[in-house]
Amino acid sequence: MARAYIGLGGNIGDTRQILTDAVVCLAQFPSISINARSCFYISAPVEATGGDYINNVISIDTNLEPIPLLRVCQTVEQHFGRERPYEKAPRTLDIDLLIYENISHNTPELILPHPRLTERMFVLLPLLEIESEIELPNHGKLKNKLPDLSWQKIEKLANKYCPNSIGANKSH
Ligand code: PH2
Ligand code: MG
Ligand code: MG
Repeated sequence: MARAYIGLGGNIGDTRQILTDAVVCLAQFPSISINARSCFYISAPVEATGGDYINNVISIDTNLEPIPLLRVCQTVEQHFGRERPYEKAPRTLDIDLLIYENISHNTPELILPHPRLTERMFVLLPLLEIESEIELPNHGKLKNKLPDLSWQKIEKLANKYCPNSIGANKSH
């Protein structure tokens, strides 16, 4: 069994509902079990256009290898009407494989760990929420990256599962 971390996001439609449903969808694969899920975070698009994004991160246990797991993620994206008119276009659902055990993988279709993982607050903050001490080879503890990214404004969305968000209380 392998532990993997997956980032979800979107900025078209009822994104919180879509992200919630997408996790239910992933959990229905017998080869995937959801271990933890972060709260939702809202932020402006980073290096992209369109409306604000909502993101979260889950950890899963799986007996799928990375490429079959990527295929499952792509299937779920398709199910929620993901279109790819151009790179970084606004989307109903983006599901990115962030980390898969300690595997390094570098092919045109999949890079592990995700190459921009350490540069993006919308990935790091939810990831650290569910795994505060996580570290990566060549990077050390990921929580040490946060101070450099503080210019990327992000807010945790409060709901009944995430009542006392620290430093943020926007309720959508
Ligand atoms: N995804 C992108 C590009 N920019 N910005 C935010 N805030 N959240 C995202 O999920 C996101 C982004 C490409 O996948
Ligand atoms: Mg992405
Ligand atoms: Mg993607």
